[in-house]
Amino acid sequence: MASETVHYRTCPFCEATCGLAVTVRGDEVVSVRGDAEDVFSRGFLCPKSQGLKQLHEDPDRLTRPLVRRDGELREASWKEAFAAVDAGLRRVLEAGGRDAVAVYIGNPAAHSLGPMLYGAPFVKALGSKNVYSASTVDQMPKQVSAGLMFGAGLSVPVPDVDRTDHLLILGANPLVSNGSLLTAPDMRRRIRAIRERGGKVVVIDPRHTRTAREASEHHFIRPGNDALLLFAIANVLLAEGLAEPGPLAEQANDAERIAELAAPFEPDAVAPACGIEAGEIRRMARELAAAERAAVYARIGTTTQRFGTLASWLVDVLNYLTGNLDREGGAMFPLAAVGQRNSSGAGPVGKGVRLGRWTSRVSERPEVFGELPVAGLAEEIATPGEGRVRALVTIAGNPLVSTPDAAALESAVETLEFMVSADLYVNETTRHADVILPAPEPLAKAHYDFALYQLAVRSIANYSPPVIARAEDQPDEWETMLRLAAIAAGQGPEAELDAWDDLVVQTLAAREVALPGSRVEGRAPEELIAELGERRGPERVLDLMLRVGPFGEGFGADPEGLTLARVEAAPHGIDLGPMRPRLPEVLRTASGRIELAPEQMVADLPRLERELAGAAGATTDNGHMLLIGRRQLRSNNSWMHNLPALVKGKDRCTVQVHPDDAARLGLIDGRPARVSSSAGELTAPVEVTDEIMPGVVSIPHGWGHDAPGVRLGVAAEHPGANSNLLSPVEVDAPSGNAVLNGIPVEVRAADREPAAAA
Ligand SMILES: Nc1nc2c(c(=O)[nH]1)N[C@H]1C(S)=C(S)[C@@H](COP(=O)(O)OP(=O)(O)OC[C@H]3O[C@@H](n4cnc5c(=O)[nH]c(N)nc54)[C@H](O)[C@@H]3O)O[C@H]1N2
Ligand SMILES: Nc1nc2c(c(=O)[nH]1)N[C@H]1C(S)=C(S)[C@@H](COP(=O)(O)OP(=O)(O)OC[C@H]3O[C@@H](n4cnc5c(=O)[nH]c(N)nc54)[C@H](O)[C@@H]3O)O[C@H]1N2
Ligand code: SF4
Ligand SMILES: [Mo]
Repeated sequence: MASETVHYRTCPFCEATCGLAVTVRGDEVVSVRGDAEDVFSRGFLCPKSQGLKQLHEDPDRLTRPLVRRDGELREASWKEAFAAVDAGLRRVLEAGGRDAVAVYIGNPAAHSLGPMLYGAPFVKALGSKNVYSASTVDQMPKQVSAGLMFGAGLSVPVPDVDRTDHLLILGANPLVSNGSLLTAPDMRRRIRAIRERGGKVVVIDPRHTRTAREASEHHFIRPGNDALLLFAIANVLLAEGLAEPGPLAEQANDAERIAELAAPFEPDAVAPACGIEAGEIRRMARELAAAERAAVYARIGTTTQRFGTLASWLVDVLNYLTGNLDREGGAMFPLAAVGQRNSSGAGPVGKGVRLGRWTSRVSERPEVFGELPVAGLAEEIATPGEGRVRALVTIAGNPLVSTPDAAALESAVETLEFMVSADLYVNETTRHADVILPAPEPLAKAHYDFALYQLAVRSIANYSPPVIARAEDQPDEWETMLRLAAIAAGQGPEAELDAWDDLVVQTLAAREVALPGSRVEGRAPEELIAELGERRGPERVLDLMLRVGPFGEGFGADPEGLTLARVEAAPHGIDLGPMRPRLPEVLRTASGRIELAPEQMVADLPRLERELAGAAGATTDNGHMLLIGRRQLRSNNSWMHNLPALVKGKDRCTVQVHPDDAARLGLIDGRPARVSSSAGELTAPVEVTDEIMPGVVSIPHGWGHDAPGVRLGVAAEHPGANSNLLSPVEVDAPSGNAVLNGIPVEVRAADREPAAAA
């Protein structure tokens, strides 16, 4: 019998990057535990970690490609599958041009080296403007505000939770989500520690969440009104002479405009819309200002809403006004060991960000960071005319569940001429594909949390080699990406991939040596690549990036610095310390200064002012109940419901309503409710709870697994309903991000006549 071995690796399932100890015997995954020696997570883990074992064991997980024949998805060889992709894409490209093929990249791609490092060559080779991702149903507003203020889309200030005395949290539930745009495993411990050292934690959320329970104080807010609240806090700081940006003032443009912009948003004016008393808003502002070290942190409840970019901007305006931006215990800029735009080359003067370089065909929505808003994908497929999307490539995404107006997208996708999905399952989206290219399970891939370490409260480097062999013949995910690139470039299904891999590393090396201020400025790229030796694939790219990064050995510059070999030799990770002040060098704006009042933000203010003017009419009448989502500890967006450990117990896809609303609307706990919006309707069981604000309704996203043709045996037994049937196509204009929270809905008992429920 094979002996047991223990492998230490970073969990790929969320942003917390926990270190796990995975025990393996032969082909069997014996156990997954927290790695007590992990330098960052120190043994912490959550239930989703068990997904590593359960995914390994899941009989529904694909290991061989599927190709549609006679209407049926059937197993095929890799060679046949890529030939089918080549034929399908070629046909559509020849008939409709580059824009006829759309790409959608989903969330797990951000945690996987293949798509992270090799997705770009595919997108580039394809040359379509129809590039979409889960970013426009997620954090795009924050990327836009950070890009405009600080010059790079990932220059997102992260709350220094381990050193702050006062944390104001809006629209985030890190005790369940484990943190987002905030990589910090074990948020319960970190939040408790704030209170234990005498600090304060304030949560603003239409639900009394787990995080709210750990906080010193919680306020319900009517969904969608965070920008108003944040502006009112700024208004108080400025009116009462509490704004003290200190030395930051010398680095910022347009500081004087903030007072003028905030003037209309007095606490008394915003209180009715927010549902928070003016006196409470004033107290919140004074306490924020009085705290020695404070940070404002906001997440998905504030980005997937109508005023997502304004709210994201105002968070950092407050961090600035209180002097907490870039200060220990405030909101700081992380320094990652690899891949960070704002640490490559030299700041503070940079190119800034340019948005809206092109627009979508049908609704003319502006491009953001190279992509278009996914809320517009359905109309790009459905609307005839030149440039119409006729083929779709999905990579680690489930847009038919995750993106708005799900029914419309489904109808559109059914009309496509060709579709290919790189995925693990036949699910709600991939069941429509003509070819499915299965990615290896996470344990069979190398891992380095490239993206999320750029948002971490400590600088961490941690590499995990594969633990389990891939299925026979199965290419690694990066090889599949390059294969798609070669096909998109017209080289056919059997091109030589080594040349593509070389091109990826050469491009990166060439960019690095050409960067003024780079540690290898002016060197010969071939010389650097030669030093990387025998490695190929993501490891070679990582090694290059680590070496040229801020902690790297710099190809001879610092013999003590990082290389991949050094990181590999530290299976529990390398801790390079807490965040440190980085202004002004972190900036990449054209002015070399913080842009406090970017034009795009000012231009969006009339919309917010109109909201304020209409606020007196705020109503919670049925039909104007406001729908929000919620995350659950044992879910990961839409795709881990086929793992028995994560779905056992009571069905969780319920419609939460406040007892007062339940009484008013005749809704009974456990009985079905019909929820309808301008986009559609669904039925799900009622859960009556005073955790939710009166007038608000919550349904978790990521459910609805009962579609025909889905091959998810376990999930189909707990299907739930797809909450995005209710999300209309509505976007936050500056970012194109979908509005997924604060949707007006009507709720009725589904098991009785409407008259009886009125
Ligand atoms: N109403 C509402 N909608 C939401 C949200 C919300 O809060 N409310 N949240 C939004 C957010 S924040 C996000 S990030 C999106 C997520 O949106 P998506 O990324 O579209 O959806 P996921 O559910 O993450 O689906 C991931 C897909 O990747 C596959 N997969 C998993 N691992 C791998 C892998 O390693 N390789 C490959 N190739 N495939 C893999 C899974 O089988 C699944 O099909 O949903 C958004 N939608
Ligand atoms: N267990 C688990 N963990 C996850 C995920 C998962 O699906 N399950 N998904 C991962 C992903 S992709 C992401 S992006 C992160 C997201 O991480 P978080 O942003 O922490 O996500 P949520 O837990 O959805 O918390 C959002 C909160 O916003 C509140 N909210 C809704 N509307 C409003 C509003 O208008 N204003 C305010 N102030 N609050 C509002 C909701 O009630 C909710 O409590 O989580 C990640 N981690
Ligand atoms: S918190 Fe996130 S990274 Fe940590 S074990 Fe859970 S899913 Fe994995
Ligand atoms: Mo997300």
